[in-house]
Amino acid sequence: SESLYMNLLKHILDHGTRKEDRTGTGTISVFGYQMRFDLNDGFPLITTKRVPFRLIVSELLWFIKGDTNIRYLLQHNNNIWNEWAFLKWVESDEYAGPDMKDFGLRSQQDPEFNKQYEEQMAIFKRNILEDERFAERFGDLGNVYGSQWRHWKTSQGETIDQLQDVIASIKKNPDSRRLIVTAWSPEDVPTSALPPCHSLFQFYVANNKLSCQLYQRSGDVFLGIPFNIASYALLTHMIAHECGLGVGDFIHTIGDAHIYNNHLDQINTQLSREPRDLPSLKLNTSKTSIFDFEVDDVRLEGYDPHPTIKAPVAV
Ligand code: THF
Repeated sequence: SESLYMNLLKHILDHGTRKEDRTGTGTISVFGYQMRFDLNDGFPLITTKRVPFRLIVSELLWFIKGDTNIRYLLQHNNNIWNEWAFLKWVESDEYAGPDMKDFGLRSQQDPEFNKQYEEQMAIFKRNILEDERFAERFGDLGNVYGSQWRHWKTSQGETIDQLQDVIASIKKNPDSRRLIVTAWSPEDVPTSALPPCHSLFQFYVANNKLSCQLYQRSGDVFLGIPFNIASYALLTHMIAHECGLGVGDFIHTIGDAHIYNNHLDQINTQLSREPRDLPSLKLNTSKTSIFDFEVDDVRLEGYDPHPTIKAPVAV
């Protein structure tokens, strides 16, 4: 339940080490942490702040489709991956606007710059939505989850559909100890803008229940982790449904679990709040394959969170 997440926040504040990071923001961090959510206790969406579930659904369906272009996300009003595509555009020779170097940090520190950044981001989004060539050139994030899960490239020039394969294996051989999907490719790491944070996940079937464990190498505990918990919980429910199984546990194992320095006030607000009852998940059970699901096939019932807490995302 939610106390697992609240304990993680407290654990990092009490035992974390100050650590610099890639983004220049600075963090408090611990190494190695595990939470076990029994999915039968309710759907693990954080209630001590409002978490935009519709963004989690469209992001997960985007991965499941094998799509890596942010165009689909923008068509669903989902902006969580924009910065990484925007970066490719402003670093390209096609970009003619004002200098956007270090836009992540500068947009938070310099209001004048932030205005320019927001103007350029609005142009970028409009181009992605309206211009197919532009979307093909700058909307594609390349080797991210959709591609790794559905079109893993082999050294022989073939592709492996890991997600399809793992579902087939769960059905055929539920006792298997190889029910794994990996996103981590050592070959791609040097050229990737953002090597996969959720690196590997494994399924496990016992007593007709499907469990899932995620190894996440790096976790932004305030913004990312609530998304990641709900996303893998949803994936587990969807695959269990397709395989005719109940749900078991979602086990979340994190490597570098960190709180960004500019999220500390938000965390203290959140820790002062009392967790509420968890919502429950309603899937459109007339869909039998996870590959057929659309955003309207996924609903939550009884989600009554505390208000939104805003925070800047580190790029
Ligand atoms: N990079 C960083 N620094 N943090 C992350 O969480 C993160 N992700 C993905 C890739 N890189 C990351 C992207 N996922 C939000 C949530 C998840 C993200 C990115 C951003 C976010 O800003 N959420 C806001 C709401 C945003 C909105 O309403 O548009 C929130 O309040 O939850 C880890 O997977």
